[in-house]
Amino acid sequence: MRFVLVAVATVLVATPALAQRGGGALAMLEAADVNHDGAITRAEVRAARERMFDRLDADHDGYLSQDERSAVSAQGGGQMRHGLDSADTDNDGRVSRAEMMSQPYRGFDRLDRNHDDTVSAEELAVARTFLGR
Ligand SMILES: [Ca+2]
Ligand SMILES: [Ca+2]
Ligand SMILES: [Ca+2]
Repeated sequence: MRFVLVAVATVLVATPALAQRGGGALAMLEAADVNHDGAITRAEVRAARERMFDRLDADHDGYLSQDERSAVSAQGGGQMRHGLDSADTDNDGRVSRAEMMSQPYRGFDRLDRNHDDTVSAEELAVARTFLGR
């Protein structure tokens, strides 16, 4: 009985978090579609990442310091904060533009099922169905 209760609690806690995480990636991809043709190219995702770096780099020194990365978690981006911290591949405590741009495009790669470097409207629709949106 105790086991069942724990299992139910785990499902209740895990499901919204999971949907939120997937939904966040989806929302980010949709925001990257600047020409609103319903398809998102890898170039658009790269450009969106550049814009995000510029937005976070408050003092425009070309690096995201610990403080600048903290601004992300303050906005509720715990998952993104973790991603930014792990982007510091040379462990100098700050994330350079090159480090940020060389991060893998996990969400994009997962959605781009036919690997043509574009997440098409159809591929997005599959993701939405999966996330119940
Ligand atoms: Ca900076
Ligand atoms: Ca670094
Ligand atoms: Ca594709």
